[in-house]
Amino acid sequence: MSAEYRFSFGPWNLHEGADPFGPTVRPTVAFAEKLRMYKQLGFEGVQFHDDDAVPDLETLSAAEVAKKAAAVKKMLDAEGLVAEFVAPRLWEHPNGIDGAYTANDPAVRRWAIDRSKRAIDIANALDTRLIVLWLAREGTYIRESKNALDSHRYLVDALNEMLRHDPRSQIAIESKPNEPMDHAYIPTVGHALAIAHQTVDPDRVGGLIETAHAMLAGLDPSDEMAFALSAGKLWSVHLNDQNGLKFDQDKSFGAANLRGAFNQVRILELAKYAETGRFIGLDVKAMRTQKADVAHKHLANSRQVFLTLVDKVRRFPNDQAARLIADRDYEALELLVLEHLMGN
Ligand code: XUL
Ligand code: MN
Repeated sequence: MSAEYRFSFGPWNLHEGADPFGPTVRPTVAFAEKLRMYKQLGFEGVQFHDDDAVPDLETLSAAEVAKKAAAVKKMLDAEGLVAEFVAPRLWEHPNGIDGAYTANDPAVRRWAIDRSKRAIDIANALDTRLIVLWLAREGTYIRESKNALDSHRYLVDALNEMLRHDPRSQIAIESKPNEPMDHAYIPTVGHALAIAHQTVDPDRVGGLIETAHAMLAGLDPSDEMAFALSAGKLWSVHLNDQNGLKFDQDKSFGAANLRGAFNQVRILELAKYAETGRFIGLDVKAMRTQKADVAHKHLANSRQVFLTLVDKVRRFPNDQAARLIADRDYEALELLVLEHLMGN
């Protein structure tokens, strides 16, 4: 029997339904209540932004942050949960309006690195080594507003300072090509792994691949995953779905493109990802039209679709497929895949 998959999500995936054009439509679920829901929904890993774990951390001393993080660790223990990663949330603070690590203002770059070190300290208090960097505003709306050569050097500088801050931490860069920026500096996992190799410790910098982000870059998410997996650098995933090139939709896994979802699961199976002990993270949003009392179903449903697709991958008629590949009968292979997905 192969290893079991472990599932995670972030507290932001249970949310009030605000979008850029309208306010919240559901009441806030308290953090403690969210933690109680994890196990019921089939999840054991919690993904954190630094301020999900320690709200208002900017106004607290280092000792106060440590105390609050220790209290959260106790809450996790009480629920039988573990922290998967901590991600510094640099994009909501007024300092980060023009980017954080790549801001033109050196004082802002200093702030961003210092806050990231605090995020690493929080991760340690929560007993996880993994730091995720979604580089939200590290890019431009107007190309001439930054020197992109400097920006890439600043990114390497920031990574190096984080790596030196704690020699045990690992940094997974979550690439995304756009939104909120017109163009982001690290649009694909290839960029993430290339920048990893410019740091003082490339072995400790890897990637987190989100389905929707890969699709927004016009790429196949399963091939992005294969690229990172082949380098031993896929350290988490944000599975979800995306219906074409529009805003980042974070739809339930498989909801728009079931075959694409099948291929992501297939590549994770081929790479024996479950055996690495890394998490299958879901970064899915409930539809804004979903009623409050059922606004958690997108999580359990995405996990269920993943597990059903694991079963589909394991029961795929590989021998038959191999014969068709040898025969170069790709139309027959196509039909074999489609019939298998349709349950025949
Ligand atoms: C943004 C995104 C974020 C990160 C965590 O598109 O995916 O939710 O995953 O900050
Ligand atoms: Mn994500």
